[in-house]
Amino acid sequence: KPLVFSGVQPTGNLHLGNYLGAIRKFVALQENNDCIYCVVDLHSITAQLVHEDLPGQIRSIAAAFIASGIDPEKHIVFNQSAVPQHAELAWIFNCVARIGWMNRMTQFKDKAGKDRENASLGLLAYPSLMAADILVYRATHVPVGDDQKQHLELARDIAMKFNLDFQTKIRSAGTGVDIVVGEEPVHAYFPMVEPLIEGPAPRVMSLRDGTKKMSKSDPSDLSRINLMDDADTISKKIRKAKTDPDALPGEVEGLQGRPEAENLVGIYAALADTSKAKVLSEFGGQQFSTFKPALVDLAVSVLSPITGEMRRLMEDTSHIDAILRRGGERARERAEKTMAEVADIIGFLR
Ligand code: AQP
Repeated sequence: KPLVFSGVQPTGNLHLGNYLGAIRKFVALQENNDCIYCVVDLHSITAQLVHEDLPGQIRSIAAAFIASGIDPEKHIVFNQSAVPQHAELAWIFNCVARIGWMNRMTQFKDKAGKDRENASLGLLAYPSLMAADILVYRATHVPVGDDQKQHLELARDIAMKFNLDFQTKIRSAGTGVDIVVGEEPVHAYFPMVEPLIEGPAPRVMSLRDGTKKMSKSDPSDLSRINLMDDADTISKKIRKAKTDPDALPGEVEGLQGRPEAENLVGIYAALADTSKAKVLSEFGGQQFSTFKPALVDLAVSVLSPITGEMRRLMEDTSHIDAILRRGGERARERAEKTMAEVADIIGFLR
């Protein structure tokens, strides 16, 4: 079975972008894959070191996973800091990756802002830790939102450079496989990861500005739908969402140049598990005054059972804590095996 890995940072309230770009895909992938889903707490201290309630945030992401339908018995759910091998492999990848690669990352530029010299070293090295998260399990498929595409390309570059730098040693250790990348045959220890980004809403945009990503850090709460929002709040936010004065088009091409319309149609399609074309075949020619109430009903019907279950799980956290503990043990077993092999390839004595 293909091995899937992905993570979510415990940095605030989850929103519809996190759900549609990531968690909903995590749930769907369980059927035919071996999945590892991680609350990436080590990542959460890169932009902001001190969090008011980090344990609560970690538990609430795990609760969102479980409430959305992830099965922690069949798959693995854990928090990153419980498996020290993530940080250990990240250190090695810090020595594989080049500073120039990191400096080019748009997320680093966005989050560091103008005062780049004052950003944490961890924020610069973020993609190296992300590559380690995935490759410490030698996972091959990574469901993420479109904003993470560049980081996954970097994970491939890191894996490739490691494989090329240690070709002879990987061969003599007997732990690699022959793969072909482009035209080039490589004896690889680390696989080339594939991002899973497709779907009708790979990048959910702000409800206030269709050119900006829906994000936890947007100062306007009206810009996003939070997973913990109640039905009235969801309804208010969708009713207030920015739109243009035209009716919905009958065809997808008609959404071009209408970012807010495209965003709402994409959200509808993703929530209904269908395509934008199908949504437009139903709503084409209708005004937003008709479409928005239908979107409210759909969003509430999908999200409210998840919100209710998350609330229930957070009432007594012992269940979530037990899931994370057990998941951490299972993940650590796998990660230890990789790190023993990596140490052998590099030449560290154990
Ligand atoms: N707007 C989005 N549309 C689609 N997918 C998204 N993701 C995030 N925003 C969108 C995906 O959610 C997963 C977890 O993301 P994260 O934990 O790294 O959180 P984030 O990207 O830092 O979330 P925000 O809201 O964007 O936070 P800030 O405001 O801090 O930048 C990832 O798979 C991500 O692609």
